Amino acid sequence: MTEKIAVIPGDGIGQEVTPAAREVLEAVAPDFEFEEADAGDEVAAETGDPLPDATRELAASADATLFGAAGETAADVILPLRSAVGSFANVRPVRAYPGTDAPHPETDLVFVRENTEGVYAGHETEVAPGVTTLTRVVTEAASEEIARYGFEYAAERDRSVTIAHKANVMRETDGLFLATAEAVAEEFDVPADDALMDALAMHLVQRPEDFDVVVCPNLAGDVLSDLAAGLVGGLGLLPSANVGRERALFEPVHGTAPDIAGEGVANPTAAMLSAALLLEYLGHDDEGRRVRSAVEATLESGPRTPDLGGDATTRDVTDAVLERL
Ligand code: GGG
Repeated sequence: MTEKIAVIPGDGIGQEVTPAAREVLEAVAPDFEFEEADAGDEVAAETGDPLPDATRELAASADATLFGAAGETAADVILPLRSAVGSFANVRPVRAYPGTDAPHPETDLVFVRENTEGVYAGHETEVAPGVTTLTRVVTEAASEEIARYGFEYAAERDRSVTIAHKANVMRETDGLFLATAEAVAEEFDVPADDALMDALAMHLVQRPEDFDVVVCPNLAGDVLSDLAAGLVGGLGLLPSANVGRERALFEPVHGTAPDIAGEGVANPTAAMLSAALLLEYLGHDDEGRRVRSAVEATLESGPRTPDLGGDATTRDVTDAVLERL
């Protein structure tokens, strides 16, 4: 059966790493039909609309979407795209790979981030000149859904769960998030604890090996996963899956990297590992494993891009991965 894959490179290095990940998908050749669409700062400058209806509709109808990176228009691009695919969970695995000089090679954890609400719900306003407000939305339904997804994910892999929150300060919102996640924990035979997200940030840096699956509210997941990227050698290595019930969107955790965009030296690893997650989501487990192995072997033996201390280009790394495949 042909599966439709939407490809939305977005801005900056998204334009460089997304085609590399698409080449990898084409090389392992399940019966994919690709359709490409625009979104982001450039299309906003040209048309006034960062997310054309056709792009949103493509993501909403495709079996899976491969996304690159969003820049200044992130709130108008990636948040509605996640909503278009019905995503409730943003899954961000963080692993140290051989050959990357990871500061913490023992790191092997996964952030399961709530993907629909919190401070990213879009209720932000200027109430008067010099005075702005943001409404943080936390519902029992979304908290239960993300907690259940996190505990199921951990149970399938025989891992533990840490519930991240700041319920001592955000008593209502994170109080509800924590109480709901703790109630879900009761249903599972999975070791579980909770952690204040600020203390958790320190513990992640000191002993990342203590953590398996971290279930967290939206903003906490965004921030803590970038922090964890620093444990394993940088943002160029972290893939993510925005999981929905019927479809999903896959993207590197990194943004547009304007400092190197256009130079052809962006690390395509995160985008390629996102492609591996896409394959697995669609049930192509063998192909996903093959992509992961080829990417890991390339990280170990090179060539490597400058973020990992090498001098290879995106093209060099892509060719090396394709050769291994
Ligand atoms: N590919 C990741 C990306 O475009 N990141 C830009 C960004 O600001 N994302 C916000 C988020 O992940 O919620």
